[in-house]
Amino acid sequence: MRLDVITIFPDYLQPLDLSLIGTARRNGLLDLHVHDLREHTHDRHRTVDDTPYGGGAGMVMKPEPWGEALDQLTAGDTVPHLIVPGPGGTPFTQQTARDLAQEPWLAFACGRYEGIDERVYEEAAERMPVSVLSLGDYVLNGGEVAVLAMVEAIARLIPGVIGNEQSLVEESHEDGLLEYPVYTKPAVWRGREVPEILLSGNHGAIAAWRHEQRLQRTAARRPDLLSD
Ligand code: 6GU
Repeated sequence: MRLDVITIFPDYLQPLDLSLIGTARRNGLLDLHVHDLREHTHDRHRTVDDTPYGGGAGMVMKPEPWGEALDQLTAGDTVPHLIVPGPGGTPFTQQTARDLAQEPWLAFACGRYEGIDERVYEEAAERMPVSVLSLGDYVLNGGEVAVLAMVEAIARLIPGVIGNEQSLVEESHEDGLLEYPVYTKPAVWRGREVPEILLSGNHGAIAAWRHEQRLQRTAARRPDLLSD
């Protein structure tokens, strides 16, 4: 999969050099390019923002640098699916990650300040698929941290990125329930015992216990997941 990230803070994406994602890049499973939006400014101050028409607080990202940056990505025969992270987007879920993991090419546009001039979205949508996606109901200062989360959630679903593919099967959100609690050695720690059933060797009983734990945990922490 090819991934492009456009940002005014390229250094923010450095964690993508690390761990499983970094290894996947070195193995050629991920072809990641980070671009500095300011490369597409032409004034001495490399200006990317300006005051909002109509007034109001904060600054808005100017359309021209974004237009140029996106032109560069659409110059060839194929175009990326453009993802714009933002608190006003559609919720990014495990299903979103599964869908996006099927795409050959994703580009992420990181907004800052109060957002990007709306015409950038309109014009981009005439040339490529565009999705505005939110991580949740809270506000981050910019899209960069959201891109780190989204890229990790997507990339780990690509075959070969995670060593043990079985670990993708039994995890939270894979089938609409949260994960069961897990334990490892020692069998007693600070006076606390591992649930006896896990030491029983009875795999059927263990599976039933784990399923019940998932239901209880989901009801306690995420009742919204059970109600539909
Ligand atoms: Cl995807 N971006 C920003 N800037 N803030 C957010 C978010 C995304 N998701 C929740 N808050």
